[in-house]
Amino acid sequence: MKTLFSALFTLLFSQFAMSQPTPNYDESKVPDLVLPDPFVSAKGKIIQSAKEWEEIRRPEIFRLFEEQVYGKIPTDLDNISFEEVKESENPYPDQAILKEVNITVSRKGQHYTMRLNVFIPKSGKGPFPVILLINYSPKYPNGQIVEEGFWPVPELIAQGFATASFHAETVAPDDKIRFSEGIISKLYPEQLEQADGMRALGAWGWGAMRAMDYFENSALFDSEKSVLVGHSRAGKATLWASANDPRWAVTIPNESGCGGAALSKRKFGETVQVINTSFPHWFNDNFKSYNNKEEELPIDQHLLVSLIAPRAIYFSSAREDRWADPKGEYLSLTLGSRVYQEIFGKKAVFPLEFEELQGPILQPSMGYHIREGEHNLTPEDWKHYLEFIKLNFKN
Ligand code: GTR
Repeated sequence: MKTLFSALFTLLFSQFAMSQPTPNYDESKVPDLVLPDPFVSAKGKIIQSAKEWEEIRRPEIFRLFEEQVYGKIPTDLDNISFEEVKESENPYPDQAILKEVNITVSRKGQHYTMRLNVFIPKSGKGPFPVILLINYSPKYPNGQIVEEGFWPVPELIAQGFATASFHAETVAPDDKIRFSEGIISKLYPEQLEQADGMRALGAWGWGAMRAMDYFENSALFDSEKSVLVGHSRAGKATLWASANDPRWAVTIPNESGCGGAALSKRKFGETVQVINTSFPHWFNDNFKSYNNKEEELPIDQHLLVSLIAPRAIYFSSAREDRWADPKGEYLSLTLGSRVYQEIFGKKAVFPLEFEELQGPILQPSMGYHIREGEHNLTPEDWKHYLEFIKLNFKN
């Protein structure tokens, strides 16, 4: 019996090992990169001005990401309303007012309500600049409080920001079977039949856009001074949301890795095949056709950066987070910076190689840091983000 059991175990284990390719962590094995040029249109036109960028190249790149990677984020809706409810105790009653906001969206006779948690400074004079964090921690499904440092509400409030968060689960569950149980099947069921339809990352981005609708609707917030932050999978959603929605002034994907900040074609750490196998509900169906064929992708993540230009963007990495490919995150930012500089005349210069980086790089439109330690969103990360945000909002 024991032998049969161990034979079965060995078989199952080897099947698992076969289905999970060993990640590459060896820089010498990274393939030579052939990356699509931001300045050459599909028809071969050289893009030289902001007008040509906005009218020709940007829409082309946007459509490729929509079609081949993330899926559309539909924005048509019949009605949106905001209602304050009172369900939780305010954990910071001395510093902040807590607003729990139900955002209800109606489309084609269907209604769906998501929950946004907002803290507003008690002192100081509004309208307040606002920082939204997309949260997915399974430990805090009501999206209220996350571990020390991950969402440092008292600190953000003390520095004069309003800050809000919603949980992924309130829009689309982070589950390969149940992901459509939120807005996708309730409001946009036709997306499920489309190979370039919205999936979980797009749905989380949609949630951020509805939060922005709320900020714009209220005199409490200075929605032109708005920051979108997400860690890891929520960082991927942050990037795609901001590419879709120019209302975000500052975009901060923290350690967002594969399908986020990192270049896919490097195949370092997590790859397209691995991410699509573990999380088939994150990206659209077409993205699966690039499993183990990253070289065939018509885009790479530096072009996602370019879609956000000239708005401020900040990438970050952690030294031990090799799964997310820190060098690939830095490279896509620096390659994307060419659009900031050459099309929009922004000062966004990255003279250092990844290996030479000493401290954070802080420029008004673009910033980057790599810190020691593991994959997480920490007080050290927030410290740099606040400096970057203040640099952008100084007037
Ligand atoms: C990992 C996944 C990454 C990253 C991370 C996270 O399991 O492979 O792409 O998103 O989860 O969200 O923390």
